[in-house]
Amino acid sequence: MTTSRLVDVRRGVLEGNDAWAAHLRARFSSSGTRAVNLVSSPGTGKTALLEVLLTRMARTCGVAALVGDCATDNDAVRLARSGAPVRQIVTEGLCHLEAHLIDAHLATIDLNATDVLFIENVGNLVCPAAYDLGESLRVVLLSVTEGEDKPLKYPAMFSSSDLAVITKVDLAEAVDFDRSAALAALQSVHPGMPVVETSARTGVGVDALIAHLLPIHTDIS
Ligand SMILES: Nc1nc2c(ncn2[C@@H]2O[C@H](COP(=O)(O)OP(=O)(O)OP(=O)(O)O)[C@@H](O)[C@H]2O)c(=O)[nH]1
Ligand SMILES: [Mg+2]
Repeated sequence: MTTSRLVDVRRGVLEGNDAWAAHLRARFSSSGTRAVNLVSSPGTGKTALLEVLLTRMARTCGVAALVGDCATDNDAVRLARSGAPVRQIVTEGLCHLEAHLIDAHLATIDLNATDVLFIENVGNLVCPAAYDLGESLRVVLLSVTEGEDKPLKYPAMFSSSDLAVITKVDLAEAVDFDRSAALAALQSVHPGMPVVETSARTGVGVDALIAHLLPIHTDIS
């Protein structure tokens, strides 16, 4: 296949995805659901943070989660312990979620009872950036263990996100995390992007994160 043919195919795939995403956005709007797309490299702590978020937020609002992985339903098993509706999307090698996969896995979720729908994307700092999932909020995670310069190396993911979460701050001292360098890298690729610092282990920063996720801040303590 020639390069220009490949470009045409890729453009067609992305346009098809955008059409599905527009359909999803209309569904979310009519049910009053806020969709939150969590993106990061593998192992940054998306599932660990979601375990805490689902458990806490379920006390005051309707929450549900879709979780994407290339293989296994390990994450859905972890998240289902919260009691919230959770569905695993196994992509069988695909390195990102696409809008039609979200649509297909919503069949057994009652969106009218869901105020916030979390979508945990496949761990990958490149491919998910190009795929709109109809979300109202894209949240990118950066852990203290993965290197402060990740935003500079993967700018599309960080510039396309609405909020950054620095995770695993309980480990910051142990790994000599350079907080100023990480914040500077984030601001250089996405000036003005809000940043929340969390630990799923200690719970620090989780309330501040919830305040960003809810359209109107609810006291969840
Ligand atoms: N100390 C510490 N460890 C954490 C924290 N969050 C996650 N971890 C650990 O980091 C590892 C990866 O966490 P996951 O939640 O599975 O990461 P993930 O981003 O969902 O990974 P993928 O779904 O594979 O992309 C696990 O061993 C977690 O226990 C945290 O806040 N502090
Ligand atoms: Mg996970």
